[in-house]
Amino acid sequence: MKNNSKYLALVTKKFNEYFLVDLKNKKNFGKSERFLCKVRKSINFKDQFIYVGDEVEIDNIDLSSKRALITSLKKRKNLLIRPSVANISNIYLIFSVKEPELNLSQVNRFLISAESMGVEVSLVLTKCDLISDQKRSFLIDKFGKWGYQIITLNLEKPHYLKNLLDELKQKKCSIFMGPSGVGKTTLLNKILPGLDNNTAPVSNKIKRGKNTTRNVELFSISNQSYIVDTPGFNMQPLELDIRLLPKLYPEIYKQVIDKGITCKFRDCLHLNDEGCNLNRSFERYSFYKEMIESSKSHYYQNQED
Ligand SMILES: Nc1nc2c(ncn2[C@@H]2O[C@H](COP(=O)(O)OP(=O)(O)OP(=O)(O)O)[C@@H](O)[C@H]2O)c(=O)[nH]1
Ligand SMILES: [Mg+2]
Ligand SMILES: [Zn+2]
Repeated sequence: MKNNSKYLALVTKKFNEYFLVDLKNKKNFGKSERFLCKVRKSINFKDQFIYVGDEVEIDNIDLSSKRALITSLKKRKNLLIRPSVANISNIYLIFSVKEPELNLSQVNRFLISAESMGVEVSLVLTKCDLISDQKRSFLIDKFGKWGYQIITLNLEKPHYLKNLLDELKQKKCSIFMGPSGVGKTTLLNKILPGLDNNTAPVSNKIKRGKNTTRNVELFSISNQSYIVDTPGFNMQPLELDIRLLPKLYPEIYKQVIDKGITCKFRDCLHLNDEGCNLNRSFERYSFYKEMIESSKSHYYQNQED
């Protein structure tokens, strides 16, 4: 039986030229709400790719084989480049306190990259069963000073999860990002107990994750809330427009917004004493300076183009 009406759907997984999509309005076909699609051949998206998180229109729905064709792509709100995911509302950066070891410079790079997306960013620390309560408090305090109210998790204390779950249900589409082996998929499996996606212990030899998750995939946790699990990776040094950087550090932009700090020069990068009124005695200032230095060459190159 074929149905030739158009329906709005959400891309949940992508492999080669195929897309798995979920109908946005689940009441349309009772239980049949997931379809395997290709893009209609006659459609030219002007070299636009379709990503997980995209809203598309499908037709030519075949209920028996659960196949359909994608006929158009809706305008997207944003697109994360690595990994490629569209229409994200929240980024959850996930790190373990041990196994693999917490690397502050790595956390900083992920934070800056996430902040540059212009969506809400949250920081989650997993495996808190492997450290003392004292160390945990120390980390909560440290990241508080970085401007983040962190969420700490511990497999042995599942009740820690409740607040996070309530929070995620308020968000439209949250993405879990972070290095391999930190427990992103473990967390998702706890949130969706029937799911049972593959997880794996970190390697004894290299003390790193084994890249267990291979694909970006979007999961529904309630009617209007989704979570995207992603393969772990290490964030390489970023090349950003240096004028943007002060806007990506809460320690800096909060001084400007909350305390009304202004410097003599409008585009002050807060590097020199002359006319700079920013309080620079915050922990991440050295990371900030390093980032400006490494982005400078990129910036001046672009100016010459
Ligand atoms: N001790 C402890 N181990 C945990 C915790 N959470 C996850 N793990 C373990 O960490 C290992 C890696 O977990 P995964 O969920 O596969 O990690 P991942 O972030 O999805 O890794 P990739 O898919 O490779 O990116 C597994 O052996 C988990 O059992 C925790 O709270 N405490
Ligand atoms: Mg995983
Ligand atoms: Zn300044």
